[in-house]
Amino acid sequence: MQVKLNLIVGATALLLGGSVFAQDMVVKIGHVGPTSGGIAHLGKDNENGARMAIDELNAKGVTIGGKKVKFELLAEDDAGDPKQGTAAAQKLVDSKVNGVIGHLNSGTTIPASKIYSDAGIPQISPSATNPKYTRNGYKTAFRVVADDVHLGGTLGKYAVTQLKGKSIVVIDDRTAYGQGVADEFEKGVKAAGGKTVGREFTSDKATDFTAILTSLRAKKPDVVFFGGMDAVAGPMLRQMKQLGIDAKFMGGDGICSGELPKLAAGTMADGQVVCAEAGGIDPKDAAAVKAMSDFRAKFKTKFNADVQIYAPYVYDAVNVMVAAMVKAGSAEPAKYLPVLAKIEHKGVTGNIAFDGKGDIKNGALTLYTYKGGNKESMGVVR
Ligand code: ABU
Repeated sequence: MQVKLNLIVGATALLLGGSVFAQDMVVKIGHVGPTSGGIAHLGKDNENGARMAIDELNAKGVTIGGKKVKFELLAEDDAGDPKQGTAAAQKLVDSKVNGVIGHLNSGTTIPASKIYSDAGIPQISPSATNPKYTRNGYKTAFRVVADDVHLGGTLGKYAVTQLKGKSIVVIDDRTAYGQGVADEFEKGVKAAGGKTVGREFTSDKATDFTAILTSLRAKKPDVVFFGGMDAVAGPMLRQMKQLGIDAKFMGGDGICSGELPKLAAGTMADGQVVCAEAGGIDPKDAAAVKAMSDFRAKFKTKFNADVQIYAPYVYDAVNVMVAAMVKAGSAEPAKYLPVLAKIEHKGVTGNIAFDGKGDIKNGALTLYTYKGGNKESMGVVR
């Protein structure tokens, strides 16, 4: 009798929902990053991190509030452009997503955060580091990386105390990220007792830096800091070499990619570039090191590509959002948002918990250089 009843229920469910049983629920997770344009390789890296998390969650099977869940990834391209960013955000809100991971750039994440906040939809940026993102008072805004105050300040101090820079010059790309991190770098230099002797700017789409580099060459720089992304930093390094500027080259997380040596077309000397990722795991924590190494290997197998910068942070951002839904017993934004704000989650990038602004607590930085075309960690700073 029970078997017969189950068969009737199952058949009804199949009729109602195709291959999805009636008690199942679909949870939509939005992801936004620049999958077209100059930094499409970084946008794709982020999107793949989200796809990996979603595929694993679906394979494992997740139950929320007693209902078996199928996660759907709604991936949008904002091309790193603030206007396209807000259009993508509105599209996701109209699609009634349960949460959003993104955007990649501060310049898109900050304006989009108002749209998500107005709609009450939780947003976790895996990579936007401008401090303003979490300082607008939006309860829906979170990030799983350290911010540019930490990043720029640490790099500024490093330029003075470790690189012993005496003639430090600064260039930025006038984006929310580039200008912001360059400002924080300058503050860090001054706080460490050093000074900057020149500042120029370019754009996030420029390819010719002859005029600004020629102007800065007159200062005989020993350290050049660039606030911007790897797609601009690579050609800038090539042109520095052509102009005979033999200086250390520093930048934030935006230049700290696996792609930088290729973008610089082999012109980077070993140890010339120093950059920082806005996260990192303690190299003495063997279990954490293994978890990250396993993640990178799985990512390579799945996408036939190495991690660029932030794919593991995107992966963790999806998982921490889903952990909050499970704990709240609901994927409704209003129900799981307060749980997300208080969650403690162990991810591949370390422990994730948020402060009152939505910033990661106890955020780390990892300093890197490049040798033989490979990124090498120089240590984690908190
Ligand atoms: N944090 C570097 C790249 C993303 C951004 O903040 O614009």
